[in-house]
Amino acid sequence: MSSILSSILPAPEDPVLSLIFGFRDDPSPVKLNLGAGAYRTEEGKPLVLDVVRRAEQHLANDLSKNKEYPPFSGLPDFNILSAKLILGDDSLALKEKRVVTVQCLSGTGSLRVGAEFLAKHNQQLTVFLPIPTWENHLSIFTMAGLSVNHFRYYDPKSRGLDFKGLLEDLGSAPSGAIVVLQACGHNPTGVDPTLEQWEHIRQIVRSKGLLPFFDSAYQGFASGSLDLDAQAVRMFVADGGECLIAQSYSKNLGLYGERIGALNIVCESENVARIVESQVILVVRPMYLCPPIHGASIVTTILKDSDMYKDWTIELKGMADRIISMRQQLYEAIKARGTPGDWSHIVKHIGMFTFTGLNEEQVRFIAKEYHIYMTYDGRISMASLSSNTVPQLADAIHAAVTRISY
Ligand code: PGU
Repeated sequence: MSSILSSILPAPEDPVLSLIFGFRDDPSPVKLNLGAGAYRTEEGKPLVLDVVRRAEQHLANDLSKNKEYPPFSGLPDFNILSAKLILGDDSLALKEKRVVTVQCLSGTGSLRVGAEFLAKHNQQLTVFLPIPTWENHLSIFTMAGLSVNHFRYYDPKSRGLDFKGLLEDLGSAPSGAIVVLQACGHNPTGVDPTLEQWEHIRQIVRSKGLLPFFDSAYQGFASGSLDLDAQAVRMFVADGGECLIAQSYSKNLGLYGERIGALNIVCESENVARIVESQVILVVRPMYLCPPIHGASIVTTILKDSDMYKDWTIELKGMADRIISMRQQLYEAIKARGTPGDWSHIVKHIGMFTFTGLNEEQVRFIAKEYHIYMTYDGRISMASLSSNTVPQLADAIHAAVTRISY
């Protein structure tokens, strides 16, 4: 019998996976993984928020809850509360019922459902991604059938925003094209536009008739405030124009494995929103029928209860502050070693990640000699560092920079 499966070629080596395997197979007791975008405590352990434990206990004790299928678009309360979280309680778009919210499989699932929807219904099939961006964006949009283009975002020289390049590239994008913008805590660079720069971006996006698709994976994680981190999104929604927003609760509620998030589509009228919703459901149903209910129930329990919500904001601020303090500690430690170069970008960057500026050779050297693993583009997760591991990383960076030239 001829085999179909044995003729399949292996997938090309995935740099993220090779990093994970490298870490896994390293027998060193001091090995450190700064590659994954997941929060760790000072003790290097994954964190389940207290408020999440409480919500889960509450749900377990509530015998009125069942395990029926939810609607295709997810739990209605979850959707309303999620939309309010990102758009603000007083959002005009919400009051005017112009927002369609669909519970999805976290940020990735929300991006994918949005991409599939746009591939089916947007006239212009080109999507513009920042250079660089979270690497999965490319696959998500390509696999949905959109054609990917890029706009300049990061300037390696200043280790900041290439604002001029960004405006030029968006200024020459074709009308109707989709533009992916990360709402805050840009992955992988840690570089966000200022509010003033966002306003310029908004103007160019609107004047060129582009469709903004926000990826909001880090709300509250960047500044420590849910409202401050939603400012860019709210600025676009306030002008009355259309946009899409993919929301994730992986990082800000530590619900990585629950796969819980939402896709919001802001429309120009209630009537359009109703039609859009009917079409989004046609994307969802053949893919996975309806989303899972556990994560959505946890989020809903927390967002509904003012005490739990307040406790969440305190725990969230605690995580964001710890990350900010890791930036300061790492910067001081590198400075104390007299490492050549300007390392101030470590404290200027925002959110979970920093683009160190280390090249692939230096990254490989650090993994081999210091057992510290980061992605080959030199991105480190600040959330995986602790006061104990900062000196180890500072030593490694110092050695890499002084022994291997840029
Ligand atoms: N958008 C951005 C910008 C992200 O960084 C991530 C996760 C997501 C969306 C999707 O996360 P959800 O859990 O689906 O909500 N970035 C992590 C994921 C790890 C990976 O394998 O890529 C990261 O470390 O970059």
